[in-house]
Amino acid sequence: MSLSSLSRRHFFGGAASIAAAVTAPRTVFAQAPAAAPEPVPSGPFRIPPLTYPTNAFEPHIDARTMEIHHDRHHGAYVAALNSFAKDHPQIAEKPVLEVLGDLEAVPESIRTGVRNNLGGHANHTMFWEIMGPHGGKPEGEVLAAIDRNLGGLEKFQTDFNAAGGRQFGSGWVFVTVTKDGKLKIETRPNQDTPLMDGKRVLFGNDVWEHAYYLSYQNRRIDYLKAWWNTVNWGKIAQRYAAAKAGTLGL
Ligand code: MN3
Repeated sequence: MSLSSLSRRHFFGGAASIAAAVTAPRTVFAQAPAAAPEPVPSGPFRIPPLTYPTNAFEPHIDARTMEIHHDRHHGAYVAALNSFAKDHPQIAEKPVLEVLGDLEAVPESIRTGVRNNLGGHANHTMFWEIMGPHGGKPEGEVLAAIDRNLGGLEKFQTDFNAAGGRQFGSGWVFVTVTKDGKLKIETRPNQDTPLMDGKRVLFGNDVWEHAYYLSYQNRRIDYLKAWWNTVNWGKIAQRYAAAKAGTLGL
């Protein structure tokens, strides 16, 4: 086959394709499925971007669950906060820890909304941060605190899973940390957080069905067990040091 016949064939093929596209009835395009528009929250509150790909935790957490959870669920909390901030800009001006630590100071008309959505924003910001691929194992001071306060790693993980499994309906299971480094397992319903009681959260797991339902359906306990494969213990060690220094944030 000569070069010129190849070129000519490509030329005619290309021209035919263009002609087909130009003369194609409009209905062909109209029938193409339109992508659902993503909510674009605008305002002072932002969703923190993930520092790992959404498929980083497969098979323990599937990519689709990560996408929906981060972009849509967390996105909805952020969008709600931005709508509150339009009329009540003070909720964005004060530090999140301060607002959550004193919900009585929030205007009553938005108090429940701030509790749910700022709680959700804080919980998920922590959640994305303390997960990561190749998360290693607890060691050093964190492991010593787990041994001292929580009966050792195996008992701690069993107790944490059981507490998450017992949380009726939606909520979270946390490990709180005091300024002198003492650890405790605590649960909260909905998007409540120990931050609302002036405590600090070392880390926690989301036991809302949206965190696991696509892969695990009603098997929450299987999700709780598998979730340990996604935990970034290096990040938790940093948070533990920050808690003892009095600088731990969300
Ligand atoms: Mn969630």
